[in-house]
Amino acid sequence: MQRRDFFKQAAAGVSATAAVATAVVSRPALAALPEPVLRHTPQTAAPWLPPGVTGAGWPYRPVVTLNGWTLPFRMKDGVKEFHLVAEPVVREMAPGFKVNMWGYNGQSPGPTIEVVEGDKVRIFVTNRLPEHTTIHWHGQRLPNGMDGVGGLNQKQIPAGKTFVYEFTAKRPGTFMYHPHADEMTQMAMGMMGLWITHPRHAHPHIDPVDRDYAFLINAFDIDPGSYTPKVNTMLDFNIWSWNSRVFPGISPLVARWGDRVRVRFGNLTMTNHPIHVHGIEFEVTGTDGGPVPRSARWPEVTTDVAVGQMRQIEFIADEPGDWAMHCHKSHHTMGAMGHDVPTLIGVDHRGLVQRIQKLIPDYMVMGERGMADMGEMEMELPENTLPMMTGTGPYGPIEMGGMFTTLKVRADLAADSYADPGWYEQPPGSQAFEYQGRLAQELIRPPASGAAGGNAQGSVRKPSGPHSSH
Ligand SMILES: [Cu+2]
Repeated sequence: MQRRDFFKQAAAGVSATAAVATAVVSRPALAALPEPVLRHTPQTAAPWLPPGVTGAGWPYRPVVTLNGWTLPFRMKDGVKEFHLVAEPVVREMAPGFKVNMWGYNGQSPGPTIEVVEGDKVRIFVTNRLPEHTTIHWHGQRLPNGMDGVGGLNQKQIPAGKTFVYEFTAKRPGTFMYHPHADEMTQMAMGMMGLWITHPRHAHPHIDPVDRDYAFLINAFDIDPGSYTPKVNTMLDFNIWSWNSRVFPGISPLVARWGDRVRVRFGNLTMTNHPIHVHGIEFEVTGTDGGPVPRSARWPEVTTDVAVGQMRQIEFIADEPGDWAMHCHKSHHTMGAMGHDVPTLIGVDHRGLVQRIQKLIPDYMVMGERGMADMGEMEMELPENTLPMMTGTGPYGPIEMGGMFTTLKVRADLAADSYADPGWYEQPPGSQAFEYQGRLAQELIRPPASGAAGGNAQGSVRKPSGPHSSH
């Protein structure tokens, strides 16, 4: 209670003894349990370095959690104390698309926990869910009783109770946390978070970097027009997200020209994700098993992340521009709406639309020239969903959704700036352009009957699919 309120209440005739009693009751409670820090916005928080800490491993380069944040701790008798609150949250997955999830401290995913190798940590976990939960600290070396598998290592944390986990962060690396209780439901509802342990000393396989990004790959099944994920879906998810955000709601990764950049990601979906970065080559420098020895690294532009795996990639941002970064499964860079549209490439609709519109005035045809029309079509959507393709760049619709963002490399960026620098201005003469010379007549128009081609009748073959006799 504020001193000012105390005097106000005393002046108003409220018993001063009662006011004092309140203060006395709450003080020991606060001393025992760090006050939970909550967050109410899905915007990417600035990197957080605890103030006033010195010693080995300090200062480290703090991570930037895409559309997330780092959980502050309290230092008590040499132990870093964190307080996670498992609770129902409303997560904005993109502007105009809000979902009822379960998460931690106001958001899904929960806050990133960032410590230094050798730190003693104590995590208070308060369960405000309607059912029991636990937390498993994926990838950590710890006492068996702290591993968080409900029923195996501990009793589940009942609704309304607080449990305490204590261990030493032994290995530097990229880890995650998630429930190991009613796991399928609780992860389908968005319960997960990142854990980063920075090295305490110079490490032969861990380079210092100029920027360090992190996110979790997650997926949901949310019917268009609804607000709560379906929790019994096994494989057929329709919302593909990074840190419970979808393009165009995912922050860009910003880098200064020449920066060494690390990106850490973990996969808590039910399928693999080949993560692809344009414009540079990277190396996988670590997994949830630890840093990869230099002799075991090779260059890549795509790395596949299997279910339950974490990957840590590093590259030099030496090509300026706005580079796409996305999952290479093309339906994972799509929103929920429109997947039920039949393939109509090559179908001639001329005359048909007007006739159908006499019966159904809103009837539209999509797809006879491919699906690109979806990117710019003003289609009426049910409330609270996203179109299959969305997002607009400087040259028009980007035709993406889901697991897509950009790596923005700029020469004129301050070392500590993570602000979106806007769209890249292409230097003159460095962009694809229209050919202005003469073209042979047959190259100008698409073939008359669509995909099959004007002369294709002779080569049409009957499909030997399910109808074939053998
Ligand atoms: Cu994917």
